Amino acid sequence: MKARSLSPGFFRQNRRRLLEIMEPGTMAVICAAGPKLRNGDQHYTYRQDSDFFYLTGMEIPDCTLVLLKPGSAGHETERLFIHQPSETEGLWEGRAMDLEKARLISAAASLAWMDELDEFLSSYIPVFTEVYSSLGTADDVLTHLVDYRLMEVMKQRFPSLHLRKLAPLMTRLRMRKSDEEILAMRTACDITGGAFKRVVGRIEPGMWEYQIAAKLGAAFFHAGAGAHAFEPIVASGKNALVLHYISHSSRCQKDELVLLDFGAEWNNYAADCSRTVPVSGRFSARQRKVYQGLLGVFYQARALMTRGTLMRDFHHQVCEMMEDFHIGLGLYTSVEAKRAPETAPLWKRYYMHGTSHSIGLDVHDPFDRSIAFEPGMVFSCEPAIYIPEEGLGIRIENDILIGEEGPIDLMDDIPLDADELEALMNA
Ligand SMILES: [Mn+2]
Repeated sequence: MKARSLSPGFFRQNRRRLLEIMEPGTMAVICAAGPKLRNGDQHYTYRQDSDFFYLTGMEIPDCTLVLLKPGSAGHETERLFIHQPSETEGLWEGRAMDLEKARLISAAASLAWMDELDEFLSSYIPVFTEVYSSLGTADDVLTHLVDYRLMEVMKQRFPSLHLRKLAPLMTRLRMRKSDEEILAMRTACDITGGAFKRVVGRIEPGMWEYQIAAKLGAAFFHAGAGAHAFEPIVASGKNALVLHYISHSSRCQKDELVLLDFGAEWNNYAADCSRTVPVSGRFSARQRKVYQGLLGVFYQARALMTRGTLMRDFHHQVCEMMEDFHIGLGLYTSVEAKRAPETAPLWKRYYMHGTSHSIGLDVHDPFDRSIAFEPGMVFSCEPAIYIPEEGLGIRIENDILIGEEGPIDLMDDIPLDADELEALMNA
């Protein structure tokens, strides 16, 4: 990330909102993500834990946030513990985080060095035995190793300590995006769209998939994105039938389409875009028919993304449209569709994933499916069709903000129509 766009007030507000929904008489202990070893003594590029970033804005490891919510009398307390760099670290990594800088980023009312955490927790846990933590499922041990180690130590020392799941509370907060978050997501979408427009015209027969992926990445980083929001997918021809194809090891052939599913990360916020284009710059008649038909489904689906709609119902409606679309393409007849058992509808052969997921700090952001779409929520709209018999896979995906008046397409300016795509590719 090249520039900070989220204000200290945003992080302070997030902590306040979390305190509001914590049960009285509880504490929350949330650790920064640890560095993750890649091989030998080398680490993966550091990425902060999304919850920890949301609550503090800090982008370094070895920090812990503690929130205390008293039972009745007494004040709510927050303290952010920060890693104190040693002299050697300063020499090798030039880290210059200090308490004042951390306060400016996070707007935390109280800060301390990490070596004071143990004493702080030891004085409060006997009183606040109910502790919200990022732990919960077995997998959480892998993704929240730092939290796990800390809580194991505390549980041994204070057997009365009882862990509660923080995740459902964070989901409630993170589902609805603030204006600042939406701005960050718009920037992520703009960078993503810019990269597509820059790269698509340079696709040509014989190009390797990894070369297209490299061009997308280069455009992201050139524009100042911090990272890919997820491993990009560049899948030519029948590789597009593999939903998460990431090996990028084929050469694009002139008669094929190439499916791109890619997104930049900006201030830790994700964009998620899919486009499918002809390698030669011209759709064949069949490819165009399937593509434009799917685009029709996309427009109809997007229009349904309004407040009050449940994701389940939305997807169901899209699947009904999908069935009509498939019948129109001759993949099966309406009689066959009616005859199929309810548990195995025919559309599922050609469309086997959901239409939508929440997007935010995580490309698949936490979301409670029992809650209807509300203004401020952001979702993907990604209808697709996969026809194994024809070696054809097409996905179209934009990021949609649920607005007061209806859906707001954050990727509205990234070309979609077959004619527009051809024009862009042959410019
Ligand atoms: Mn997606």
